[in-house]
Amino acid sequence: MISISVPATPFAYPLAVGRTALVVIDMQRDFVEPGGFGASLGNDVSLLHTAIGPIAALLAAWRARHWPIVHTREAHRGDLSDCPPAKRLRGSPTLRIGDAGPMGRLLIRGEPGTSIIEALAPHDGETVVDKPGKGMFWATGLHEQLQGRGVTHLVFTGVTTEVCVQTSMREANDRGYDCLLVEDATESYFPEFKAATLAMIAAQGAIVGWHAPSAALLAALTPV
Ligand code: C5J
Repeated sequence: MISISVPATPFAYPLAVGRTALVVIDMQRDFVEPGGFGASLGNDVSLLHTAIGPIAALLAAWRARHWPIVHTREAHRGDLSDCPPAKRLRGSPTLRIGDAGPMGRLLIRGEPGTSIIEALAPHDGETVVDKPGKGMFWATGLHEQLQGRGVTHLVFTGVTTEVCVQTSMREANDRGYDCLLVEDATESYFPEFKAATLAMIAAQGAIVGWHAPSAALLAALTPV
């Protein structure tokens, strides 16, 4: 396996060439645009927008190298059979998962709100996963797909840092993937939660994984 050493915290990340998938978590309208699930919970969605440019740059780098790309969407079946009542009953009492909002039914597959934002729209051949949980491996079959493609390393981007991104990264770590979280390609509605997540994943000798800015990652890649 050929690997590239990426300057990272707490030490260099060994990116496996061709075996490292770029993961873009939940860059869907429901979290990033007004009128969606994120806004229904009282959040300022504009706080997430700074991640869009760095994610686009990473997507371009992965596409140029024909390396694997995974996009996720937090989305439930229309009949809510994959949405536990305990999940649905939390959040805004006036606009719950499955209720009709300005962008269609909230967090429901196929509704306008669950589509990935235009700037980061998946290309043909890229994996798109609808996940009913916060983590990308729960009830998705994604681990088997990645194993089938020989993926051993995951580079994480997307929103929100401490919820779906961190949950997915922890699930991935437990399944044996080496994981890097890209600092400026992830965002939270709560800057302090983002900072805490970065600190805790890399603590104790990269107990969950590494983090690095996108510039360090992009600079380390061999030109194509
Ligand atoms: C949340 C997510 N925050 N994609 N989902 O509920 O992080």
